[in-house]
Amino acid sequence: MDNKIISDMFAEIASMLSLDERPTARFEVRAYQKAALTIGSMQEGVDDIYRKGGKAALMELPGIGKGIAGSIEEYITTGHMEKYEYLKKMYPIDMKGLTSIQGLGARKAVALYKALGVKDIPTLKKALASHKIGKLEGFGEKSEEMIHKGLDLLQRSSGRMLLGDALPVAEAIVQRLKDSGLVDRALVAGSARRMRETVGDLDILAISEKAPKVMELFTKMPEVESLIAEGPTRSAVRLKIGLNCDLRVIPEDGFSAAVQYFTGSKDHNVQVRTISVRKGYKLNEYGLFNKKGKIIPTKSEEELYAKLGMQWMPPEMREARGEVKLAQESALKMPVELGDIKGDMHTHGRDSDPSTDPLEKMADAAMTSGLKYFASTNHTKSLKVENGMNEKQFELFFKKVDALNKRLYGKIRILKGAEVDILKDGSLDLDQKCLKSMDWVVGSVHSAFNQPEEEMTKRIVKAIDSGFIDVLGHPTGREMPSRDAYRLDLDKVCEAAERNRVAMEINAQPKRLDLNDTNIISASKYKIKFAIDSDAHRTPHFAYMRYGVGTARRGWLTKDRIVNAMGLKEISKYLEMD
Ligand code: DGT
Ligand code: CA
Ligand code: CA
Ligand code: ZN
Repeated sequence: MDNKIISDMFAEIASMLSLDERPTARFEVRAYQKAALTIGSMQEGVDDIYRKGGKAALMELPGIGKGIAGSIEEYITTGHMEKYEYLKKMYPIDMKGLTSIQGLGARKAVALYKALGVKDIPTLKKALASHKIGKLEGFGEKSEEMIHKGLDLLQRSSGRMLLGDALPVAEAIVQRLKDSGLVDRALVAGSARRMRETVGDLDILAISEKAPKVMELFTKMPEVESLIAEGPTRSAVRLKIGLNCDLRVIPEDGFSAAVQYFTGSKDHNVQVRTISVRKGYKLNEYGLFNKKGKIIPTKSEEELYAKLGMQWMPPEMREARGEVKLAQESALKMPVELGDIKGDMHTHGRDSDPSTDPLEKMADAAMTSGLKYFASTNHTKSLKVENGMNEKQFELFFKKVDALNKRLYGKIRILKGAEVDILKDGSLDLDQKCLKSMDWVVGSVHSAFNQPEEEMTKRIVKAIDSGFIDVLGHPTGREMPSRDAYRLDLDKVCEAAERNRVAMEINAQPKRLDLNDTNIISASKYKIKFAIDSDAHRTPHFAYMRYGVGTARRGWLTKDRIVNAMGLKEISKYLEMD
C-alpha cells in the first residue's frame, strides 16, 4: 500500500510550493494539502483503486483532480513523481523532518538552508550549537530559542523505550487502578500488550462508573512527571521514566471493542475493519455497531472476533502479517505460552563472574519460577571481562553441579553446560574433551562484531558444523539501543543449524530479544528448534523469560518448536540423541 508514501510526498510538495510567491501557487498548495489528507486517511490502497479503475477511479476521490491523479498514476506505474523530484532539487532538504519542529515552517527552513546549509535535523543541531541562527535576518534570539525548544520536545517525544523498562511500569499503574477499587477492569493495551520490543507510549484502558475519581488518581500518581491533558474519559500524562501514558475510561458495552481497537496494531485494525464492513457492521473504538447504528455488546475479544467470523488471536500476532486471513479460515495455530516453558537453557553464575549470584541461589530462583531444569552455561576463557572459565575450571565446576543435583533430586535438574565463545575464525574456545563432557553447549559471538557479512556467516556456520554446539546464542548480536545486529546471512546459518540439529536462541534479555520477531518468522521456515533463554546473570533475571516468550509469539512459534517447552524426561532423551 503506497498511501503513506504518496500522502507524505504531497504534503512535502505543498510545503515546498508554499514558498512560491505567485498567487496561483496558493491554490496548488491547498490542492496538494487536501490530497495529502484524503490519501493519508483512506482505508483502501490508492494502488488498488488505480488497478481496479484507473485514473478515472482516482479522480472520484474527494479533492483529487486530473493533475494530482496523474501524479499518483505516475508514481504507481514508474516509482517516480516528476513534480516532487523537481521541487526536491530546488530545496534539497528534509522538509518533513524540519517542519515537524514546532516554531519552524517551510519558509524558515529554506532560509536556514540558504544561510547556514541546514538540510536536516543533524545539521540543524550544529547550527543551534554554534548560535548562528539568532543573528540571521528574520530570526532573532527568541526565534532561535523557540526552535531549540521545539527540537528538544520532538526528540523527547519520538524516543521509544524498551518493553522491559516500560511494561512493568504499565502493570504497576494498572495494579494501582485496580487496588483503588474505583475500576471494574483495567488493562494495558497498545504495543506493550503486543509485546513489541520497544514502545512509543503506553495505552491503558479501564471500566469505571467513577471516571472523574479515576482520572484524579491517575493524573496524581507518583509515577507522573507532568500532566499533558485531563478530560472526563481520557487523560494523558508524562511519566518520570520518560514515556507518555494515556488512560481511557470506557463504558462496559464498548469495552471489548475498545480493547481490540487500542491493542492494534493499526495495520491489523485496518484489515479487521474491512471485514466488519463486509459483514454489515461498523467497528471503531466505541464499539461494534449494526447497520442502524445500534451497539452490539460483546463480552470479550473472543466474542467480538467471533461475530466477525474470525478466530481470536493473541495480541502478539496482530501485526497484519497474514494472521487475519488465517483467523477467518480458522487455521491459526496458537503460539507457545509462558506456562509451557519448563526449563532455561542459558544462565550464568558466580563460579565465573563474581558479580553474579551463586549456583545454589540460581537453582532456588529457577525453582521459584516453576522450572524443572536449567542449564548453567558460564562464559569461557577468552571472555576476560566476564572471567571466562578454562577446561580445568569447568571440570571442577561440574563436580559441584553433580553434588548439587544429588541434593536437589526430584526438585530441579541442573544441566552441565557453557556459553562457549565462537572465536574470530569460527573455532570454539574450549577443547573437544571438555565440550563433550557437557549436556548442553551454547555457542555465541562476543568479539569482532565488524566482520564483513561473508566472514561472519562462515565463522558461525563453521562453529555450528563443528558438531559441538547445541544452540546458537543471541544469533544476531544486537543490543538495543546502541549496538546493531552484525551482518549475517541468516538463511545460511539456519541451513547449517538444520543439518546439525542445532537450535536457534531467542535471548529474552530486554535489550537483546535476539532473534527478533521477523528473524524468527524467516528462521521458522527451516526444520529447526528454538530455545527461549533468560540468559540470567542474577536471580531476578529469570523473570525475563516472558519477553522471550512474547517475542516467540510475535514470530508465531508453536510449543513443539521450543526446546525448553519439553519436560525433563523428554529433554533428557533429546540430549542423548547427540
Ligand atoms: P507505539 O505506541 O508507537 O509503540 O504503538 P501503538 O501500537 O501502541 O500505537 P498508538 O499508541 O499510537 O495507538 C494504540 C493503538 O490504537 C494502535 O495500536 C491501534 C490504534 N490506533 C491508533 N491510531 C489508529 C488509526 O489511525 N487507525 C486505526 N485503525 N487504529 C489506530
Ligand atoms: Ca502506544
Ligand atoms: Ca497511544
Ligand atoms: Zn552471551
